[in-house]
Amino acid sequence: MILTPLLVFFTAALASPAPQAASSVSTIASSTTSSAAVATCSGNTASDRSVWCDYDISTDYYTDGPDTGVIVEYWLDVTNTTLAPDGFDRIVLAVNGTIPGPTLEANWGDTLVIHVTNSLTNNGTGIHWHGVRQNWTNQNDGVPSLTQCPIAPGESMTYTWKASQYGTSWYHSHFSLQAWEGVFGPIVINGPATSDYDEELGTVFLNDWSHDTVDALYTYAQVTGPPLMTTGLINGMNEYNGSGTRYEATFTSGTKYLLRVINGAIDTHFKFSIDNHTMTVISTDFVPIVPYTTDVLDITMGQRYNVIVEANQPTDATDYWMRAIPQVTCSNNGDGDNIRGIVRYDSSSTADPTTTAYSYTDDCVDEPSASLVPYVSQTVTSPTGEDLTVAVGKNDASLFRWQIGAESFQVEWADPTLLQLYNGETDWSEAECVYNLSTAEQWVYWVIETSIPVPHPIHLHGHDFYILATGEDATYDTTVTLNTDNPPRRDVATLPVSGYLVIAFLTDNPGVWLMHCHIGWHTSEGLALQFVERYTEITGLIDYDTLNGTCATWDAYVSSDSIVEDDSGV
Ligand SMILES: *[C@@H]1O[C@H](CO)[C@@H](O)[C@H](O)[C@H]1NC(C)=O
Ligand SMILES: *[C@@H]1O[C@H](CO)[C@@H](O)[C@H](O)[C@H]1NC(C)=O
Ligand SMILES: *[C@@H]1O[C@H](CO)[C@@H](O)[C@H](O)[C@H]1NC(C)=O
Ligand SMILES: *[C@@H]1O[C@H](CO)[C@@H](O)[C@H](O)[C@H]1NC(C)=O
Ligand SMILES: *[C@@H]1O[C@H](CO)[C@@H](O)[C@H](O)[C@H]1NC(C)=O
Ligand SMILES: *[C@@H]1O[C@H](CO)[C@@H](O)[C@H](O)[C@H]1NC(C)=O
Ligand SMILES: *[C@@H]1O[C@H](CO)[C@@H](O)[C@H](O)[C@H]1NC(C)=O
Ligand SMILES: *[C@@H]1O[C@H](CO)[C@@H](O)[C@H](O)[C@H]1NC(C)=O
Ligand SMILES: [Cu+2]
Repeated sequence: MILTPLLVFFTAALASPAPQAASSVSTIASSTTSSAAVATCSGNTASDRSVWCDYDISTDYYTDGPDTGVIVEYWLDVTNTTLAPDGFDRIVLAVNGTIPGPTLEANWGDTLVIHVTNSLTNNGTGIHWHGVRQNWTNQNDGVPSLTQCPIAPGESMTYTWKASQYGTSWYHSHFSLQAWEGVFGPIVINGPATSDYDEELGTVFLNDWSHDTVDALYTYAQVTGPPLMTTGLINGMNEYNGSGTRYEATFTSGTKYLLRVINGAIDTHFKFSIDNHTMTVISTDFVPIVPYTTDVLDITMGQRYNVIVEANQPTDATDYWMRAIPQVTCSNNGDGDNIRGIVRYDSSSTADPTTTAYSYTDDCVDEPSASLVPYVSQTVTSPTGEDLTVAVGKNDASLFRWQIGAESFQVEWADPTLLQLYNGETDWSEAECVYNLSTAEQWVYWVIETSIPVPHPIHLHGHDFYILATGEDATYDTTVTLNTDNPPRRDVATLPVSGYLVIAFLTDNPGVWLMHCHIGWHTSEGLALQFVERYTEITGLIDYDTLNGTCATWDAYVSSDSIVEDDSGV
């Protein structure tokens, strides 16, 4: 087995725990899903959230940051069960039997060791830690067909990564459409913030939901287009047709709450708001930003925002609606006006709020670029670029197939790119859509364009990307100015309808990284490509025993159960 530098680090850390190990594994791992206590680091107080022990909000977390030596260990079980998130019973696939699954919580600079067991009978699995940089730990990215074979039923795999960023994210299955059967949960990495708050309200997980499984809807999606979703969920709850329970939060007057909002939908762009309350937005995905305020927040699939909400309303109207409103322009929903939670000032109240929603224009756009100013400023220098066109057509079987670049993406669960690289097989087919980025520390940019009036949330693994330009109903040409001076930075951004999105990143992380549309249907229908970044440095990072072992058990499962891959492979 090849010991990577990272594994050496773990061995060392386990042998001689650093002094900070007092914030022990069990304390963090036992915290509950939606109302986590604020973990503090010396200097971090309600009146100054900018400090984090020896580091602070101005630390450049791409090159610097704490190394606590603390190992935070979790065990996750992917299960098949029946739940009724909105009062309607159906089969779900879920992590540890709940939707969302357990929250993974750690402090900035900790190392997470997560043991995933596949307790399903009829699916593989693989868990992706969305937005996590996986700095030189590509094999832990959890993408079947790229970084591993799927985990076969009854098998386990351990993922290890360092929390070099802080903020909010989520984990989800990257096998087939499994994430949207319920295999997802929040990730919270405690760290400093660009604005002060008193308490954490916890994560606010937004999802769309259907009474049919997404596996059952996949044929319709491929033949006709995205199916109408039945309703939506806030933190795995909603009331539908008189059944089910809404998510509720209690506010104490005068308190400022931190909310960690996550969009985990398969195909829904939400506008999020709390009636009569203004939000102070302090981060985009894992990137702290200069605070700005808004009443209504656009959040598309895969994106996260940390927002601060002050309980500053008169307490005589004690109940307020929290709303996640699907935007009809791109994501119609059978229950669109009813995806709601309740904020109460008086926890004994059981009344439905009577408050009115803020007005908004129905559209599927990101928050304005001008508002999204990263707190730690970065500059993009002399990027070299390439064009990628997003298009759609039907294949020989008359099924929709999307593409970004030359071809619709098609890779094999049983033959992940890392295994190919290890075996020296680099004559990739067109459909594997490999972009060979062989130069280290180079800025590359991608002009993603479409003439189709459908927006796509574009997500990149292993990097934050820099949004150099974006245009709706517009064509990219030489007159477009690229913003290279501290542009918005994140890991999911919207390719606007009939428009363009120009993103850049630095080749500072050797590995095989997926870039794809985060609409679940589109990922399965091929809207993806892979960057093979610094390929000469990748094989030295591979833990071959793990890669081979997962593939060997997968191969055995496939040959005994005649499994057919009916999607892109990611
Ligand atoms: C990322 O990994 C590289 C290689 O191990 C290391 O030099 C660098 O400091 C790491 N970056 C961060 C932010 O941890
Ligand atoms: C998940 O379930 C497994 C198996 O029951 C259990 O050992 C583990 O502690 C659970 N994990 C969390 C984070 O609750
Ligand atoms: C979940 O259980 C149902 C009912 O037993 C079964 O039909 C389905 O194949 C199972 N799914 C997986 C992924 O194991
Ligand atoms: C996963 O299991 C579901 C049933 O729960 C089934 O419909 C689907 O075809 C399975 N997918 C794969 C790729 O095995
Ligand atoms: C709503 O509930 C009523 C009464 O239980 C039931 O008859 C009806 O079919 C339900 N409608 C939907 C759309 O689920
Ligand atoms: C909420 O705001 C609306 C105006 O948007 C106002 O008419 C109403 O009185 C406010 N409600 C409360 C309870 O403050
Ligand atoms: C990647 O591109 C470099 C530079 O053009 C080339 O030398 C190398 O062979 C390519 N590597 C692979 C794996 O395609
Ligand atoms: C795993 O390793 C064994 C022993 O070297 C080899 O025979 C087998 O082909 C490998 N399996 C895969 C999937 O690479
Ligand atoms: Cu898409």
